[in-house]
Amino acid sequence: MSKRRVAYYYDLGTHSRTRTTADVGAYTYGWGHLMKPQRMRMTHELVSAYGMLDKMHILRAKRASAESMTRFHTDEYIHFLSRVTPENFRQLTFDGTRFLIGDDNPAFEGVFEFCSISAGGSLAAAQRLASGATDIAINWAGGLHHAKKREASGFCYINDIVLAILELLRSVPRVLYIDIDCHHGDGVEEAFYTTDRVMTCSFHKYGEYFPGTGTLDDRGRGRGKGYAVNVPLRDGITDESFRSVFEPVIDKIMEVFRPSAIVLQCGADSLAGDRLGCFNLSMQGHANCLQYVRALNMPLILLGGGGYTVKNVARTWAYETACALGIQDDIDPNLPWNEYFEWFGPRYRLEVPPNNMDDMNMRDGSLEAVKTSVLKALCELPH
Ligand code: ZLV
Ligand code: CA
Ligand code: ZN
Repeated sequence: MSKRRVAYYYDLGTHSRTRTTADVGAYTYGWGHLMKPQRMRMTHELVSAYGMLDKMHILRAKRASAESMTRFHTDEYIHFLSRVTPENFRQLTFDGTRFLIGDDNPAFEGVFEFCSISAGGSLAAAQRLASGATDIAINWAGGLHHAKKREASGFCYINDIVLAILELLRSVPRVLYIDIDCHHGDGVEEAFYTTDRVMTCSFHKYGEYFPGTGTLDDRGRGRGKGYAVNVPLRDGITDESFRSVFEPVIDKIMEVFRPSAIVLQCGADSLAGDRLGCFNLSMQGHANCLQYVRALNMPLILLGGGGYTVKNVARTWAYETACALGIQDDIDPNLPWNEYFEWFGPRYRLEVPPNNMDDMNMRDGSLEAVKTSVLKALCELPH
């Protein structure tokens, strides 16, 4: 089956008599911050310029309410987040607990609205998938995997992924979460660390790198023992190396866990040339993960995440939207004209080429050792 029903969530903002809000791409974390929501607008422009909007259901999700966020986060944190502004941040923080820590997570203008768009998209995606109305649901504004129950972390305030998985668990027995962002998916792992109904599997750079968690030996606790899977990697991983560990690990997970739905976090900071990441994946190598997972023929949610070289994020998520639709072979490698055309020079092509950095994973058999260890642990699960 190559064609799937795809639901694509994008928030264009609201324009009513009483209230106007910006589209999701208009929010900014502040001058100089690496996280740029504008990449969602650029992705959407490319998706639109390629004529993909006619091929899927384009939906604007209801904004997530404060109450729906408390299915995972604490009331105190959500109360704080719904009130904080750049102006009152110092006062609120001084009066209460510190919820936003350090410069990673600024109290930017509209931060709560931004979070409710991101989380609203992932919640709606989960609901639509669970209802059977779609095969694949996409929310590039989601995937904010570091957010914790009672605090923001690593540019993430609300964990839309945890909220979406909790929503899926209302109607399905088991959910598989796969995370190909260059950083460890710690917030999602922590949320489901003690349950066997969610398997979390993160591929990430490990070693002197944020957030510092996700070793081979972190495998879950109690009933959840064995249901957290970590694949710690070194700098410079190539398409070929990544594939050589991704595919066998996913195969084994499918065999031993038999999920009823899959959530794939497509963080784009694992691409070559990312401003924060340190991997060497091409657009094709990154998209191969999606294509591999899509071919498993399970209800699937695709989410965004990191990605700091914005033109490459837009290229990749637009291409991955085409992969979701199964039309990637019909896509013109020369970019169509669009609002951001000049950003894509000098080649103006739909590509993210790898570079010539060393693949440290190929030194002293480290990748092979990681793969063997992960597969061995999975084989030990009851199945
Ligand atoms: O892509 O930061 O290393 C999903 C995601 O996974 C840190 N943060 C924290 C821990 C203490 N530090 C440093 C705080 C510095 C704040 C400013 C930067 C400023 C300029 C350039 C780079 C950074 C930076 N911050 C690089 N790495 C960090 C990480 C957070 C990474 C989040 C990844 C998020 C969306
Ligand atoms: Ca990851
Ligand atoms: Zn990341």
